[in-house]
Amino acid sequence: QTRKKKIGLIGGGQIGGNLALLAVQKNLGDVVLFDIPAAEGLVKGKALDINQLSAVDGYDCRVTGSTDWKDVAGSDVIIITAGVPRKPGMSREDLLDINLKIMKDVAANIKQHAPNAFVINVANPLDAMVFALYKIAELPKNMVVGMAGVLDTSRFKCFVAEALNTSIRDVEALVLGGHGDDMVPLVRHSTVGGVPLTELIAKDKLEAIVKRTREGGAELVALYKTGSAYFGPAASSIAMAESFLLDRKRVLPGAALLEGQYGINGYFFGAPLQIGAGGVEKVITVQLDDSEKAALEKSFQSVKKTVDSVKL
Ligand code: A3D
Repeated sequence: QTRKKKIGLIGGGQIGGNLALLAVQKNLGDVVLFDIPAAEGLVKGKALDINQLSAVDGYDCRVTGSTDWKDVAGSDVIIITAGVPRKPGMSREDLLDINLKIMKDVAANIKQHAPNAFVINVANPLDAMVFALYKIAELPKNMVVGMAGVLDTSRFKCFVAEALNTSIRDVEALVLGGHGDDMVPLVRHSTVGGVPLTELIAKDKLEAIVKRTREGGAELVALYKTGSAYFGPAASSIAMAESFLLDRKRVLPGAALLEGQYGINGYFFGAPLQIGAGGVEKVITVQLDDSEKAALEKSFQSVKKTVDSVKL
């Protein structure tokens, strides 16, 4: 008999609440929505609200709001959104000090209470936070990943579909590198219905789409003013969790530990990953031309600078 899966959501804020809703609606498993004691009412309220909604639509999974790490124990998947989001004018790196403090607490608790979980980090600065998580929680390298590429790729696909007025279902795109403004949307590897994007959209228009993708996070921060994107990040993280829980072996971009791929060793960095029951089962290498290599190197230098400043 198979038991229901358990999903631990660390951080019950904007993304956390949407993660809980999506997990239940997709029947992925029972959810523990965890936050600090000061946010106990928030997570208990969201849990109750979602459980009442699940009665309307007949979902069988349940959400529990908790401030006790013991409730997180035994989670199959953990998604971390504990951390402060950006406000207008801030870079993701500006969040490093405050979010690193939070990550140290979260990672130590994962080590103690849920060392066998597949852990997806969403907190920013993404590539540095997932590095700290890996080091502190001492997770196997295949069981820890950063979510950014799925969202960055979705943004790119969304703008392409809009520009061509085509169904987004037929847009395939790849964004590599760090989760920063110098991420690398791979125009040459992107297609619509199998047709290369470069044959469908003029160069200047494509460049504008690449720029808007890179600055996609900031565009939302400027609109929301009090925080950053949450629907997209939640859906993107759930896609990764689902591929693990259902052993779908989807190829999704994400930040994994690179060990020589793309000439990078010992850093988490965005690449196409195969995600299945074994967690990150494969890191896929893409052949790049000189200008793509240079763009990726620039992105890596930004990530490296932040990661190298992390004091564990
Ligand atoms: P928010 O709505 O503020 O929720 C964060 C929650 O974390 C709050 O409820 C806090 O109480 C909670 N928290 C703080 N400290 C702890 C702790 N030690 N243990 C457990 N919970 C804690 O933020 P949000 O949900 O909008 O964003 C969360 C994070 O995701 C931020 O760091 C954002 O920068 C990041 N983010 C990443 C992406 C990516 O694509 C990678 C996109 C958008 C936001």
